[in-house]
Amino acid sequence: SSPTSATTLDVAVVGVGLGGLYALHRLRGMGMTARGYEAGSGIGGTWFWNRYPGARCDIESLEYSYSFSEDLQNEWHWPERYATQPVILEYINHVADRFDLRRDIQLNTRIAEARFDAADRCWTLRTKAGEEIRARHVIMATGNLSTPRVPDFQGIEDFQGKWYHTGLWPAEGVDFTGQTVGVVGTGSTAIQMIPRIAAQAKHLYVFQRTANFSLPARNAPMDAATEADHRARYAERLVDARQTAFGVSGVPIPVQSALAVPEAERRANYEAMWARGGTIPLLNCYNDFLVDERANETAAEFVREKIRGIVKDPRTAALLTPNDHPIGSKRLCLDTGYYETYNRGNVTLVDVRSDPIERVTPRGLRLTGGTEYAVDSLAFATGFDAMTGALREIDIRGAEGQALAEAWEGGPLTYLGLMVAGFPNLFMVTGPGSPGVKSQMIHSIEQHVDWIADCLAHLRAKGLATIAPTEQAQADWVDHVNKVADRTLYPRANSWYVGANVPGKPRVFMPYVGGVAAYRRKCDEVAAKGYAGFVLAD
Ligand code: NA7
Repeated sequence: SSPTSATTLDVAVVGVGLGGLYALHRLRGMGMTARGYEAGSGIGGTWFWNRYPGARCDIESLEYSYSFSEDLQNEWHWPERYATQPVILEYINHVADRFDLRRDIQLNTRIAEARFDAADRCWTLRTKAGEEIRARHVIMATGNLSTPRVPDFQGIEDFQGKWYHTGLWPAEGVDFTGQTVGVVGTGSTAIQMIPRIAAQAKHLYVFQRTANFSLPARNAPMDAATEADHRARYAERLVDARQTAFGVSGVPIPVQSALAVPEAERRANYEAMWARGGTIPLLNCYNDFLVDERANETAAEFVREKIRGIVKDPRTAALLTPNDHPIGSKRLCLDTGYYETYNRGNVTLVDVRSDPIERVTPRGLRLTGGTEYAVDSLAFATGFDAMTGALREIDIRGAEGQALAEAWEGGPLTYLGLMVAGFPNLFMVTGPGSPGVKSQMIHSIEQHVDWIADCLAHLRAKGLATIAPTEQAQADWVDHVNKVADRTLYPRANSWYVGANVPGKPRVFMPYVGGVAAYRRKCDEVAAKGYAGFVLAD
């Protein structure tokens, strides 16, 4: 049942993906009234919307799981080393049922506005349909990759075939049998999807602007011994994951420079990681990939050689070989047969760096040089307005009526990626300025939600009504986030981490790349000091 306008919730949770769902569970456990508002017709967020062929998590499923309940962990069996989108969605729905969370969730409800009333210290949310919700606190669990972006090519409305964006894929799926298909983009999403479409379509054109590094997943059915071992050492693994950069256990923390070992040994190490599969093992071989260009180049060149070895046509191989960014400075992709796909007779790689897409025509795509590619369907794997898009789409107004979108015009400003100065009682899960997207997401989601829940418990225990960061603490944090990034090679890449895929977006490196261990220490220290850098008021 919907709360009446007279009811004020303790917490409104916006978005019911993995973050929002756990927030509802935690808050209920504390005896708080909380309700989740979800735009989709089902829960799951990213895993609800991204139903494109081949959609799969790039973190191993034993790691990419909630850790808050060991019973849940033990009951659930992941069928493969890397879980597919439908299985992850099933897991999320299982969690909702297992913990009876559905009664606190309202689907098909997109929040359009959120206003803080300084007089009664309360947020009023308004849905797109006009419903009003009052809540003392708001948790924005709106996701980092949840605002799909189709480039604004002219002529798209006149295209006579069908077009799709990977992040808004039809629930019933798409059958490309017998069709000529165009895929635009070669990011993580496209790299998962391309081999699958190639196997089905009559012909596939891949429109590539920038080549990406991808490593083989080596997906396989879940190995019973691995699963049993993971369960047996579960508590230990959780502690282990907290000490790492990315929040993933079972990978030794690198202590050596890539340049400190003989070439033959380094090469053998890379070969072993290539054979093992996954991105995390390779990124953790040595400790300086992401800080030292020469160290990075050793791994980059290893992967380039692999690409040249797999792809038979030398021109296609050259186009697929990335040379514009350090390996790992963009999200490293994980694939199953991606490079091999270009050896098929029905796949053509089109370079739209040298000859950019000019427009969509009724028949397909036309490049600036005049070549037209006729296709039956177009699949845009062109990414998202990442990290800030979903929050900027909601008209969020702070204590003095100021708009969040305006406050963030030059890039997002947060304290710890958790809160924004001038916006009391508004929390974010894995927001910009946190390590969220640079970590195993569920690890970071749980850490954030736990921190927020503890903070709300503190306010309740002290009889305090509001919390907001100071401008100074926020400015210092933003400065720190930038300094940490500037010590690395991350800002060198034109990635969604810097908003590069959205024309006009301010170029700011948004995630915190100091690792989840350092970040957790900082958050815990802030709380232990009575929420240092925040103003708490009654
Ligand atoms: P990404 O990683 O942002 O990739 C988007 C791709 O689309 C990328 O190859 C872009 O090329 C390409 N793109 C975007 N606009 C255009 C235009 N106008 N013309 C040609 N090509 C274009 O999104 P994904 O969905 O693959 O992955 C997002 C995250 O989801 C991923 O990192 C994982 O964490 C999961 P560009 O590189 O900008 O030249």
